[in-house]
Amino acid sequence: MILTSEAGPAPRDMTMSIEQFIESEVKSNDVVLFMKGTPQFPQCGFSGQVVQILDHVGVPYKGLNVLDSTDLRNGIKEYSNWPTIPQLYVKGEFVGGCDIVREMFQNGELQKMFSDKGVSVRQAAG
Ligand SMILES: N[C@@H](CCC(=O)N[C@@H](CS)C(=O)NCC(=O)O)C(=O)O
Repeated sequence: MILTSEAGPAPRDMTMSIEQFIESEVKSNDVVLFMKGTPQFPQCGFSGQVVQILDHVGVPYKGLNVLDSTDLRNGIKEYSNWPTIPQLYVKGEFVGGCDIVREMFQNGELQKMFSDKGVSVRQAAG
């Protein structure tokens, strides 16, 4: 029998390791944000800042709430070898946390990276 987690947007087939789950998420979604809370309701200021930036840039993304799962919260730190949340992945590659994303946004690198990697943005807001 396949068991899945009780609730939340990303039920995990419990026969999968957390590493396999993370890998499948970052490989099947162009942009993934591991965060505290949800894009609609961030539960940490750092996660909230990245949400604001991604929404401003107009890129579609999947938010995964690490507060739903201790396994995911610890697993993503190990997977990326990065100690904190949020963590942004684009096309399967780790980009960084809040400080890095904010800096890249401010100097235009974030928008360039999306375009270089062929990730379409809805429109450049503002
Ligand atoms: N400087 C970090 C700020 C993020 C941060 O400090 N996150 C903390 C508080 S939300 C964290 O993930 N701590 C470990 C944890 O809560 O599991 C960044 O650029 O992303």
